[in-house]
Amino acid sequence: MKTGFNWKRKLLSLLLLFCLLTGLAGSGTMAHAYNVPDNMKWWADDKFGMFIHFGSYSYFGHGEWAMQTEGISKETYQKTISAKFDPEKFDAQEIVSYAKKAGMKYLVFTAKHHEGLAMWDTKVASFTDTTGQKIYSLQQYTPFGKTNRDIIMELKNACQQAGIHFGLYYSIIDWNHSSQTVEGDFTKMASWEARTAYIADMKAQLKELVDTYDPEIMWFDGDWTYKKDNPTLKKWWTKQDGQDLYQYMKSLKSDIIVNERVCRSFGLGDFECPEQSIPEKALSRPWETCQTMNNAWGYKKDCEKSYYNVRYMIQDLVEVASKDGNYLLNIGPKGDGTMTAGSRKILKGIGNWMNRYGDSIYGTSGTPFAKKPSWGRYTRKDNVIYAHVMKWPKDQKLVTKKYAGKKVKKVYLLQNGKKLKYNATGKKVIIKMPEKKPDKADTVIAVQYQ
Ligand code: FHN
Repeated sequence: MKTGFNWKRKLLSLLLLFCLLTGLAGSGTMAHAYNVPDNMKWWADDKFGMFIHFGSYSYFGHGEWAMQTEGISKETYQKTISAKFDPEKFDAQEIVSYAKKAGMKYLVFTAKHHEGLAMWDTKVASFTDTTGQKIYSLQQYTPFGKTNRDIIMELKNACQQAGIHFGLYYSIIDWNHSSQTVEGDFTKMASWEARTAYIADMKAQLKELVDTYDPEIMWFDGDWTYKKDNPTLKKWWTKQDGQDLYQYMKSLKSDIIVNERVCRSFGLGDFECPEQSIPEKALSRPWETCQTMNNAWGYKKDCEKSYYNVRYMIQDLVEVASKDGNYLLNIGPKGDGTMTAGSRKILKGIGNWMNRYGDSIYGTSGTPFAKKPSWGRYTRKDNVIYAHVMKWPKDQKLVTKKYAGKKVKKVYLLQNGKKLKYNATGKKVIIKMPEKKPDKADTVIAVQYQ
């Protein structure tokens, strides 16, 4: 009967939708809260990356905004800071080894921050110092040039050997370029011609970066004083410029992943990037939050005593994963290229936790439940719900939400597979917990369904 056939088909598609939304679909990886394009599947599953802010500001040690916050002129900044920058102790192998041990699966390095110093041997002629005689780059402008080293290539190769995905950061504003001058938290363009020429030269630099280093991610920044349209010389970057930039990057490398900061707040790019904050709920498209360890992106001497503790960093990572987000955690190496003691300590601590519990982060999607439990967070993968227990129940009874209509197969401590007794009712799985919590920051219990 035609109508019967339609009716059954409709019911089946509704049932499938319900299963997908409530995570009942077969044993395949649970759907993310959003659609993940093919080129981002590795990114959405890997979840955890290292951000590296490194430039001549690292030598100055006042953070990457020092030129602007301390009102340093282009000439003074170039001659007294960039001209002294000589990171001979930069050790890509060591940095990548720390990233790997911390459980980080991708890395984003500042190829050019707002200061405008190119960290690679750029040949784009307009990127000079104020004399116009020297290319303003690590190789051509600083004493490091004598080494003939390419630290971006060193990082790229170390990442390749370690199986870590490689990405680059690029600032749209450029405090030292002749086209613009620092104007508040943005820059003012010298003229319309200068704007046109700069955007073309910026794209030439981006082509150099893609052709030379083949990054999987291009992380833009310095776009925030934008206008939707009708640019002025003070607000010279527009939504259209962002759309053009995105298309340009895709023309250079079709599967490159580009963040929304080609021009933020218009839903452009491949993922949202809140910064040092975690949205209340999972966003409706791929997202990543970036975070510092001590409220400093570029090395800042004064922040070396204010690192968060490892427990806070682990719980921050879990909070992000419980909302199906990615976590890009920053290090700011010192001017000589070495890692700070504080960053090494945090990376080691996170790595110890990820060694035991990485399964509850990698390849997971966010909690399937509407409400956050008082004792911690949930993540999920295939037929397993991970209960991230941060507050240990005093009565040794952990009350967790149950997947409606699914049968619990087993409950166990993720770090050693030790089975735990439980009582599964219609809406709850009540778990008998060990007396002492194995992990102060977060002990993960796996609830496996059939
Ligand atoms: O101005 C930059 C800042 O220096 C840093 O690079 C952060 C990291 O995402 N982004 C901008 C501030 O939002």
